[in-house]
Amino acid sequence: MEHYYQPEIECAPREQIKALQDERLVRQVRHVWDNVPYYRKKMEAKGLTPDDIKSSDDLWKLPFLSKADLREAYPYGLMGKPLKDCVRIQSTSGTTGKRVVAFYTQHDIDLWEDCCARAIMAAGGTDEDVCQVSYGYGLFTGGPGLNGGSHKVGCLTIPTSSGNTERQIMFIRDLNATILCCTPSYAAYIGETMKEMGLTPDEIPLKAGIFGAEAWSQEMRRDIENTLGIKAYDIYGLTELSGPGVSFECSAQTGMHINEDHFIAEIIDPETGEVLPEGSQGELVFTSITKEAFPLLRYRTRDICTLTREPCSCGRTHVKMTKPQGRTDDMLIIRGANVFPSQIETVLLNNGYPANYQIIVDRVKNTDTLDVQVEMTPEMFTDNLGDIAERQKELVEGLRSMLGLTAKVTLVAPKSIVRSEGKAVRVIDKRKI
Ligand code: DLL
Repeated sequence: MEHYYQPEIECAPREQIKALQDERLVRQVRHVWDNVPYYRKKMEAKGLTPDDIKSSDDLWKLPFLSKADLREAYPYGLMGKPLKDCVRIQSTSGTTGKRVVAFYTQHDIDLWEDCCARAIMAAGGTDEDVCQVSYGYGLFTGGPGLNGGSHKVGCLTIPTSSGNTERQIMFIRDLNATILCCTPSYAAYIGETMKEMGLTPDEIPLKAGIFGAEAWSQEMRRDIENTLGIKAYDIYGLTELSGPGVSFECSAQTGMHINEDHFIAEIIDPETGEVLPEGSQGELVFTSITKEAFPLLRYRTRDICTLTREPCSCGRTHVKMTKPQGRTDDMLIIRGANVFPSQIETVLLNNGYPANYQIIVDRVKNTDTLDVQVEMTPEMFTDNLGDIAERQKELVEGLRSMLGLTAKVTLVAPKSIVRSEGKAVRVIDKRKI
């Protein structure tokens, strides 16, 4: 049976959603114009006033916001409410340049937690469940977001945060956790540790997992489902728009429903900025129509995906996005070919390898090199060099047919690639260093 947190809105007729978006967008543009001088200037530069935006059909007229704008306006330049009305900040991990700092009023937090509650119920959660939140707590949005959503559903919430994997497993077993929330790479690590402890999936009470914050392939999903004996659901979001719960998977698992009463989604051509028709692959752009403190209009996520409005068997009517196929800034250009780390992962997992790998890109004598280091499973592990060479050759072939270029593959011993408790670092691009 499908569970909903707010069925009246999650399953509302399309016309009703459109009408709600129209009304909220008009109000939000006015709010931004009145309170965010940074964006008002951008509108003025395009000769726009709030009167030009009469419905969501006029959205395309508005200027984009990008990560560069967020950096320029750091820390207070995009706030829509005075600081005294804000109750929280969250922030991205920001490996390059300044971190993004997002502000929330109590109202913003409330709506964000509603979105996370929808995701938990879509994964089958109810107030009977015990939900272990093993995303990091703190500036990262994963822990606080799912924690709030879990409370709203009425689950017994175990706020373990990430790390201390054996203790995670102890809590899961002793307190009968039925839902696990963490990054997919941490879920895989928890599964691997359970296996080492001699535990089989039926000795683990978990039934569902809500995994996101980083790219993960369908193959990785199957692996996690098998080791933990659960159904694994995807959840997507970004700090700039609140955090997890911008979209989430339902029982159909054919894409993630975007919470369209809070966010309007568009797909654009990342080169030209032109809005693309439904079904095209391109960069995802979001307009938040309910956020007060950090109201971003037409924010370019850099995530590449496709939208579909085909009816969904779960009964929800909100648009679905595919798993992000990559990021415009994640895409590696190697000897002129476009390569997404997710393509490499698919080849590895399809050939029976675990999702423990590292991609090292370098430039030697003006030529790009692609080196993929892959862990063998304990069962594969051998010191027979002939066998290893044979296996490496197989992977080189697999990668060639997927990517159209030759990579160097190095098989390494089990457990030699560092495990991640949060987002995994898969790519080292030495060309930029
Ligand atoms: O990762 C929010 C989050 C927390 C989502 C927990 C899901 C679960 P940021 O740290 O700001 O926020 O990173 C946002 O992570 O633009 C995507 O590139 C990537 N991302 C998030 N969810 C997914 C997903 C959180 N399900 C960036 N699949 C986004 C692929 C994802 N990529």
